[in-house]
Order: sequence, then C-alpha cells, then structure tokens
Amino acid sequence: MIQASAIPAEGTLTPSAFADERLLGTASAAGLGEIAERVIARERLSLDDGRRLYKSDAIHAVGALANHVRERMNGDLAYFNVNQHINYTNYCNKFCKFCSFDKLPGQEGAYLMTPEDAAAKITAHLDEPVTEVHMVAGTWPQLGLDYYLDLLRQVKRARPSIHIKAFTMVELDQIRRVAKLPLDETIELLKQAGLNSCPGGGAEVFSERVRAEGYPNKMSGAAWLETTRAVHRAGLRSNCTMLHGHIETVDERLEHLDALRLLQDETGGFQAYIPLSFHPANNEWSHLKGPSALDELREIAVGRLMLDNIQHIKAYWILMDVPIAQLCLSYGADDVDGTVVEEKIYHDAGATTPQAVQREELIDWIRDAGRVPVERDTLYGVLWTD
Ligand code: V47
Repeated sequence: MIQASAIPAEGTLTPSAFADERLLGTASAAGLGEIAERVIARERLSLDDGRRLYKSDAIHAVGALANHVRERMNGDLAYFNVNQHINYTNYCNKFCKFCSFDKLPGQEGAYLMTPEDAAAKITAHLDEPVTEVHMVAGTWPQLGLDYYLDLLRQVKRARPSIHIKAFTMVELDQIRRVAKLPLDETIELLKQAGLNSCPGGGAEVFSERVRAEGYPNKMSGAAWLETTRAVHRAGLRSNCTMLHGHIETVDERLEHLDALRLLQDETGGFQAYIPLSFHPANNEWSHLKGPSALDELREIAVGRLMLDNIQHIKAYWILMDVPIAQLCLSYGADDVDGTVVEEKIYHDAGATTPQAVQREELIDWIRDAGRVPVERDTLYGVLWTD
C-alpha cells in the first residue's frame, strides 16, 4: 500500500499518474488504500469493500474514489433531458408503508386519468422541446390491458416523436396478471403500442425481511429481476433504483446492489442507477427520519463504486435539495434527470423542491457545479452540449 507521505512531488509524474497517487494518498489516510488500489486497477469491488465504504467516516474520501470512477466513465459531462412526468393514477392495491401517493377510489384526492386526459397533458406542452414522457403510477386491477395500450397509443398520437419511458416492473407484472398473458407477450403488445423503455422504480430493497415489514403486497425482488430480464430480452432498456434511508441495513443495501450488478452482467440493459431517498411525510413510515444529505452523497458514491457495469448514476434533483444534487455531480453522479413537469409521488411525500424546472435553469445548475451540461435523449444520444 502506498502511504500519503510517499506521494511524489507534482511535476515528476504524468497528470493522470499524479491524480492516481493523490487519490491513493487521500484514501490511504482514510484507511481505504486497498480499495483505492482496486478502483485504480479497475477491479470489481467486493461486498466487503462495499461494507467498508458504507461504514467509513471519511465521506469525502469515499466521494473522491467515486468521482475518480465517474470521471473515468463519463468525463466532465453531466446529462439532463427535457421530460414530462405523468402519474396517470394514484389508485393502488399494494399499500406500501413508504408510499404517500396511493389512494383508493372514492378517497379524497384519488384520481384516474383517461388515456385522453394523459394525451391532453402532452398536448399542453407541445410548444416545449420535450423528448421524453415518464409515466409511472399505482396499480389497480380493474385497469385491463386495453387501458394501457390505449394510454400508450394516445400519448404517442399526441406527440409522435416522444419517447415513452413507462411502467415499473410492478406495473408490468400487474398488467400481465390482469391480462392473463405471458410476460413476453404482454411486453411485446405494449411495445407495439408505443412503449420505448422502462423506468427503474418499484425495486425498493430486495430483502425479503424489509419487504415483509414494509411492502408485503409488492412483487418479490426475484420477480422484479425476472421481469427486468424479460424487458431487456425484448430489446428495451431500463433503469434501476434502490429506496434507501428507512429500515434497511447496510448488508441489505449491498445485496440489492450486487443483484443489480449481476443482472447487468447478464443483460447489459440498465442505462442508469438512481438511489431514491426515502421521504417520510404523509405515510405509514412517518416516524422514520429518512436519509441525511451526507447519506444521500454516500449512496450516490457507493452506487458509482459498486455498479461498475452501469454507465450512468442519476442524482434525481426532485428528491434532493438542488445544492445536494449539484454536489452529487462530484460524488459519482453524471445525470440529474430532467425538467420533469408535474411530479406527484415525492411532493405527496414532502419534497420541497419545485415541481418542474426550466431547461435553462438545469443548465445553470450543472455549470455552477463545475460540470459540462449535455442535453440527452432517453437513450443517452447527445442533443446539445456547451
Ligand atoms: O418505486 C415512492 C419511490 C418510485 C416514496 O427511471 C418513494 O429514470 C421515497 O420510478 N419516498 C417511483 N421514494 C419513481 C421512479 C423513478 C423516479 C425517478 C427516475 C426514474 C427513472 C424512476 O418512487 C417508487 C418508489 O421506490 N417512492 N414513495 C417515498 N415516500
């Protein structure tokens, strides 16, 4: 192991060798020297390494390691897109304890959009350069396959160029159960109706212990992974997430990250990983505190370091304060999501960020954070950069 005192003077090494030595020094001083050596050598980190990163007091050294990988994989770039969210219903039969969004029909605030309502939300923003619609919602067994096919077709008709990123694995599983069709066939029908990719939600934490305690009606982790496998097999890309900062342990988080990493080795279909910070307002887990800003930074950093085979790490600005999302861009993240427009899930759960932001503001936030803004499409094609 190289000690900090052994770092050669600036000018005696190439810039990249000097940066490696400096990183080794910082990490060694924090007791993370061996992990730094593996990071620099591009070796996969073990779950034990992950445990040390989670338990280390030296959050900035953990961040420096993650930033090293971030810059190796994505340079100075920070991606965003111009997107629109449609949470088409809050009816839900899963009753997850962390959720503040779900309602039963007839309850105050309950709503179900018709496909025409959803299409009208798209039409209302036709004068803006929106490239993606992100559609996720509750699951309600009276919504048959036809509702979802119609929803996709009408949204596509309203704006033919739009990329539809829709339905978490939980929604897909519900749709195929109600339709009584095999999963592959269900995905094919949705694809033909306009589905272009899938968002990463619904994964929560795969641990059976946490699931039994917090969301016993939701599909198992194994089923979430199996459904994702089918989505990737159908040629659709997707994202992945982990809901953190509630009752899960460090080991349960690591097992979750490892399961994502193994699936990615197999399919290569994940585009981005998004740690979702638990928001405790207005739900059955309101007595829990939720993650601190430092927890959020650490989650981004550990995600970057463990998920060596997922290209992008997203700091979803909606669920963090914007300054924390900016900091995340130096702790492993290279994406801040998009302009969003009308987010409901996190605002019901107490998020105090705005419900939308202008493209120019997002660009300013990224520049302020010292990164180069890149407007992307959903599949990370570059649309604009500085
Ligand atoms: O699955 C619900 C989470 C997810 C709370 O793929 C909560 O680009 C925290 O899928 N506190 C849905 N989290 C959101 C989602 C998503 C979001 C951003 C980007 C992408 C993407 C996908 O929201 C749910 C659940 O894990 N969630 N309630 C809460 N109180």
